[in-house]
Amino acid sequence: MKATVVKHTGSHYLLSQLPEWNPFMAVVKGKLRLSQGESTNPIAVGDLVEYERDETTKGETLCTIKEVLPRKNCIIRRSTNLSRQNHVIAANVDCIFLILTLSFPEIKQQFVDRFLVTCEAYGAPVVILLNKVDLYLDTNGEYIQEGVKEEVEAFKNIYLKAGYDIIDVSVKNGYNIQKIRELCKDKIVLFSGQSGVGKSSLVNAIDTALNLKTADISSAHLQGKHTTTFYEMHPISSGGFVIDSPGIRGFGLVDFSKDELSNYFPEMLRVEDECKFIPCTHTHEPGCAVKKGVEEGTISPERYASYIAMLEDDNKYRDSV
Ligand SMILES: Nc1nc2c(ncn2[C@@H]2O[C@H](COP(=O)(O)OP(=O)(O)OP(=O)(O)O)[C@@H](O)[C@H]2O)c(=O)[nH]1
Ligand SMILES: [Mg+2]
Ligand SMILES: [Zn+2]
Repeated sequence: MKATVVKHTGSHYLLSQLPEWNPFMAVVKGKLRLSQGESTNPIAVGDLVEYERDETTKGETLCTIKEVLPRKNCIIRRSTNLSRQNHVIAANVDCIFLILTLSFPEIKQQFVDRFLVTCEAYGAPVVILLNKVDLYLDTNGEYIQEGVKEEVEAFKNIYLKAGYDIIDVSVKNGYNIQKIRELCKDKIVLFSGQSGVGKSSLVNAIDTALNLKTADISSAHLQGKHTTTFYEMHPISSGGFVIDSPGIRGFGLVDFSKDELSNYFPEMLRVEDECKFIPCTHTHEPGCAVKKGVEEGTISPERYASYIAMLEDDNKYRDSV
């Protein structure tokens, strides 16, 4: 029998036969047949698994996971402290919301770019949500705070140019919450991002019957407090399933070869067959279409700098934010 992993808590899993919501417990015994390589969690939320149902001598049913079925996609990061091992954040998602906030906590561009590269590499569609816009926009989308506009527009410009969708949202005043509900309809959506950006608050906002734990960010460090500790899928009453996740501390890139890295920057992929030399690393080669794009302003210098940093830094870059 097949079911989807909807929660993982240490020793056991909760499974459900989606789109039905009928969570039941399952365990792993003995050796698991794996379709992927080494990771700290061979079974992730969103995985479709094959399981068996047995009657125990006490007459209880026990479900045992036998196999993880091949993934449609997944998002994998290098675990920060166990540098040889990978951590599967989620599998088989229809969409990933990368949730960011302008200042509370502030955006770390290297984290954002490594996250986006990984989504591209594993074929997972991603949308950027800029949360907490009530801090500088009114509900008509007009700026209420001086001086923020340039910063917001500059940030948006970088990622719009790259080809990503960015949606302003506010849990506090409800801005675009209905739009988020619609985007989640009939889909499995991962809510991801650093601690304190409002992932759990957003899930609560799109389905007010859910009551996930949230907490203020620390006033001293303006960082989240890692309130959510498990990956867990929730059914949404207006349709669809969302996966709330713990805040990501460090996002190490899994081993990509240097040749393939630029394929995961959509704005570079679009022009790289116009480079004079193929393959081209877009660094020292003459007649490089990517460098031309940076000069002409169609490729943002910030993204190009991230690309170069990822190319050059083999160790440090991969293991910390
Ligand atoms: N002003 C404002 N505050 C918000 C908004 N959304 C969330 N917050 C606040 O941000 C803080 C963090 O929210 P959480 O939902 O706990 O954040 P999280 O991303 O789930 O954090 P972790 O579980 O630690 O990863 C809480 O105090 C929320 O009330 C918003 O749209 N506007
Ligand atoms: Mg949370
Ligand atoms: Zn080039």
